[in-house]
Amino acid sequence: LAEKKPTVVFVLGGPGCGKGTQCANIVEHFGYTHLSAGDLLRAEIKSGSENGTMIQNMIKEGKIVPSEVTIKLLQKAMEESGNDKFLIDGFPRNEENRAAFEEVTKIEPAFVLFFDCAEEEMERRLLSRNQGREDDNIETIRKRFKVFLESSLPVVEYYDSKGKVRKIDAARPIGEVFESVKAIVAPQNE
Ligand code: UP5
Ligand code: MG
Repeated sequence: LAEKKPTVVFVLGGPGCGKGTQCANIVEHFGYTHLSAGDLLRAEIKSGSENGTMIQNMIKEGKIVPSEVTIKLLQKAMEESGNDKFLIDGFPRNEENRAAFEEVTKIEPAFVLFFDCAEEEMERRLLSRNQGREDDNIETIRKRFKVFLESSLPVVEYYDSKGKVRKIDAARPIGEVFESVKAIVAPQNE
């Protein structure tokens, strides 16, 4: 029997656009497993792994961790989940991430949710999050915005050229954004 490839949805958008918030809602309604690449990297720091210090330094600078590290964590989490439907949140963040993921896993996303939000609003959200994230200070936030524009938006453009991007206005209140998300995810979920 041929093994069925898992369904993957990439959830992309700038720092603080609401990826994690909306993924939690999608999980509740549609039975996906949510894998935040950032959360997996932060857990790796906490676990005291040999890569921990390198990852911590990169996150502090808003830089993108080498794809082999992130992809290994994603693959492990996918295997351990027992599920076959995944929201991959905050990955791929650059062309190298994207190409390496497709090469290693042979998986292409079913579609890409792209949360579009102005920097001003994202900055407000990040500065009032208060969850003790080491990258939620104005210096690091500015670096994260720059990396997003230079390295991550091209990935969104790549998938847009393949007709895979579903763009959502994420500057609205959480519930309104989720109404738009539902309208996109529900028909794909039958
Ligand atoms: N909030 C959410 N939605 C709102 C709304 N509609 N209206 C008002 N408030 C809203 O939301 C942020 C805050 O805003 C929360 O307080 C929320 O209540 C509120 P959240 O849902 O957490 O937004 P999210 O987009 O998930 O923001 P996050 O900060 O997690 O995004 P980043 O992409 O910056 O962070 P991530 O964790 O993905 O990555 C962090 C770092 O890890 C990267 O900078 C990088 O250094 C590293 N990384 C890699 O190297 N490789 C990877 O593959 C992934 C990460
Ligand atoms: Mg997040």
